[in-house]
Amino acid sequence: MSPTLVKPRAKTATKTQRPPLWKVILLNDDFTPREFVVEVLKAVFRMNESHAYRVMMTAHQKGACVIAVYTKDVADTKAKEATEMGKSQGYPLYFTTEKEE
Ligand code: TYC
Repeated sequence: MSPTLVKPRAKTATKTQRPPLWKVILLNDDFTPREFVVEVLKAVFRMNESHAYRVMMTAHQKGACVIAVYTKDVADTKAKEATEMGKSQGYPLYFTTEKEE
């Protein structure tokens, strides 16, 4: 019996599917104390003092600042948690999310 020749099959291209990422955005307001914004950024987004201060000042001067990107669930949860921290103290501090294109 002659040996069977097995032709290698063409490889199917595998595309790596990455989940879409969502930006968490900090919005400026006129009432929330700067130090409080810094504390929230440190607590919820695990930033150190100097990073939190720079992010807060960017939002303060430009009106908004992208903080970080996460999967949708994490971005929504963190934005809500951070906004709630302000609300609990009577501040209008607001974090929103936006899909990254
Ligand atoms: N603008 C606020 C103030 O002058 C401080 C502040 C900064 C508030 C950034 C919100 O996202 C913010 N007290």
